Amino acid sequence: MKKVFDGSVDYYQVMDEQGNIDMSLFPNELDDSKILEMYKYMSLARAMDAKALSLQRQGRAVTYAPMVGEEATQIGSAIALRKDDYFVPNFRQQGVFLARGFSMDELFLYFRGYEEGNMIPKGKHALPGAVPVATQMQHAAGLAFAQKYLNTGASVIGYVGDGGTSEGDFYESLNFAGVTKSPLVAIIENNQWAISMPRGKQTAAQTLAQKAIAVGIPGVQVDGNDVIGVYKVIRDALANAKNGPTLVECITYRMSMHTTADDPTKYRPQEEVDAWKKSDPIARVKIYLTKKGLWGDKKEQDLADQSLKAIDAAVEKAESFKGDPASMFEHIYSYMPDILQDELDAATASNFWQTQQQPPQRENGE
Ligand SMILES: Cc1ncc(C[n+]2csc(CCOP(=O)(O)OP(=O)(O)O)c2C)c(N)n1
Ligand SMILES: [Mg+2]
Repeated sequence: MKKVFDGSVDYYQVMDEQGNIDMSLFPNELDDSKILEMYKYMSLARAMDAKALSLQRQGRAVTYAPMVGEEATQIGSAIALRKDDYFVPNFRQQGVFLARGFSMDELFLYFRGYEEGNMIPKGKHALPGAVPVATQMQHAAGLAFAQKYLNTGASVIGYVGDGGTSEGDFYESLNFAGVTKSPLVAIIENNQWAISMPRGKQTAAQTLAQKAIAVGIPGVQVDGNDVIGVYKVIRDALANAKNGPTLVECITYRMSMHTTADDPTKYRPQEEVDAWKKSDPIARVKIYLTKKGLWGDKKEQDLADQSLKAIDAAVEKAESFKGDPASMFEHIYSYMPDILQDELDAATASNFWQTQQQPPQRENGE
């Protein structure tokens, strides 16, 4: 008998909860201005998230999946992307869109249920949000293979949740990317919950990163509430992407509900949420910047004011958008099937559009 394989998974943390840095892991190119930029994006993402939730509660937005608590995973990875790289989101990566320069009014348009807000503007390298769990990873692997095939030099980040890692699509995409050595960085945004399913019941595997071992690619864990750690690990994975894919498990926490159609108090203890508050991703960067003399109360207040102003302007723009309800019949088929034509005719004839002020709400709020 001989051992034919030996695998292990490393865990990274660069900045701890008190804002202390492990200099042996610190990425040299990260100067203070870059860390300030990360902090500002994380704060803006949190403020935008709170606004979207509030709009939904007022009937001014549709079902919304909050990202509060996951700012470091999203901003750290987005900032690590290079100009021509792509990202492929699921349904919770609002912070990534923000840090990649997407306009907030378009994001709010999408939160209001308009597909026009889910279209990727020309010149931006991303795919639109995807709700069917883990299907986006197939697209990410295909897009990554295309970069290799066309020799563009670009890489692709694909985001998936802890729950998504139990789907066949997840494994198939990693397997394909591994065999083809495609430039894919697969990020598991492990926020400990898949709706009401806790991480402990998701899989018997000790880590989610070790799923990389089965497909023969590197797999690492990082403190997903440490924006510097996430940046470092993703930057290294992107730098190595020309040699093949990497799987990165970011350990973070979903501080809020799964979506606005969910009530987490029914299934998770408040003590768990309170415990995670201690490793808040924004607080530790603030401590770091304050200790360095780069941040203070006045700057914090100015940032909050600026963010609210920008958010209010974006909401105003999104709410003044007049969509054509008939567009819901478009873009599904390359032709108009009779059954859809009949529905369109009936809605038009009955003046349906004019009588519907709000989209009909189902009882569970979806
Ligand atoms: C294929 C599929 N199955 C089930 C659902 C319903 N659903 C939506 S999100 C979700 C949980 C996803 O959890 P996770 O992957 O951990 O991502 P998170 O929501 O925590 O970001 C489920 C089961 C779906 N959208 N698609
Ligand atoms: Mg999850």
